[in-house]
Amino acid sequence: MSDAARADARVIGRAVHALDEVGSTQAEIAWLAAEGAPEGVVVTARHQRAGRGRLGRAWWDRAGESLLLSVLLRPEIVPGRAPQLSLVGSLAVVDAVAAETGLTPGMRWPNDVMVGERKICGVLAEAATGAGGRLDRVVLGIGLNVNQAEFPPEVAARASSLRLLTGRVHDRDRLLAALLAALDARYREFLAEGESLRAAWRRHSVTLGARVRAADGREGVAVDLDDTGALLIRAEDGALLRVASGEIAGAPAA
Ligand code: BT5
Repeated sequence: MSDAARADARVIGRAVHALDEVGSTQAEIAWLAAEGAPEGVVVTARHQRAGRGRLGRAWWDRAGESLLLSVLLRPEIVPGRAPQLSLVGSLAVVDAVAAETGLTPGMRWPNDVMVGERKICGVLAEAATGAGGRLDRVVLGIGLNVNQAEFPPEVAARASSLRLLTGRVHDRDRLLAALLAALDARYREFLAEGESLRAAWRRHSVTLGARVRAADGREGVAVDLDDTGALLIRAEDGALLRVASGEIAGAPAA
């Protein structure tokens, strides 16, 4: 395939709206979606006044230091597969950051990208269903810490940036281009439902092999991801537990 044909075939990032300051890029995409915007539209911002994480948590940024973006996806899938898109997003971040910086980030299930013990990126997949419970869209949001030299006290102990980790300032436009290309490739893999995506999740997961505690208090060692992206945990009594989405925490050592 020629480069031109490949660019034409591309879904994610065909249109990119680069905004300055917004409440949340997730809300900007929801408005575009309501106006009938096609799949693959991207909104970026230099700053979010109300950047959000999961469960009502906040996502912090200072203007011009982060990559803040949301992507409109309209996959023809059952709603139950939608949470896998946060794994698709974090894997694309791992791909792009590794290629552009030489760092080796890991994925902490279900939606964080880590370097060592520190979070450099959070991913948020918000699904909206329409008539008859059909999946209408998924808005995939990504916040990546790029050029921060410091963080506010509420996140300082657990966050890092590409700049802090590599000792150099990074070109945000170049990173964005790499990230959108990686997202496009990983999204295609997701739609094709091959085993390659699951193998990549396993390879880059820092959660597998760790002792974890699910939100409902169940504890054990994370042993695998199933084909839906759910985490499989081996409990003390040998039972295999499945955690479809939500929270896990490091469990105290036995
Ligand atoms: C996430 O939530 O990690 C998903 C964050 C998604 C942000 C993007 S930015 C573009 C798009 N537009 C939005 O409004 N959101 C998306 P969660 O797993 O709930 O983690 C949130 C927690 O991460 C917070 O409670 C803090 O502890 C921590 N945190 C907040 N800001 C951070 C930062 N810049 N770096 C590292 N950790 C941070």
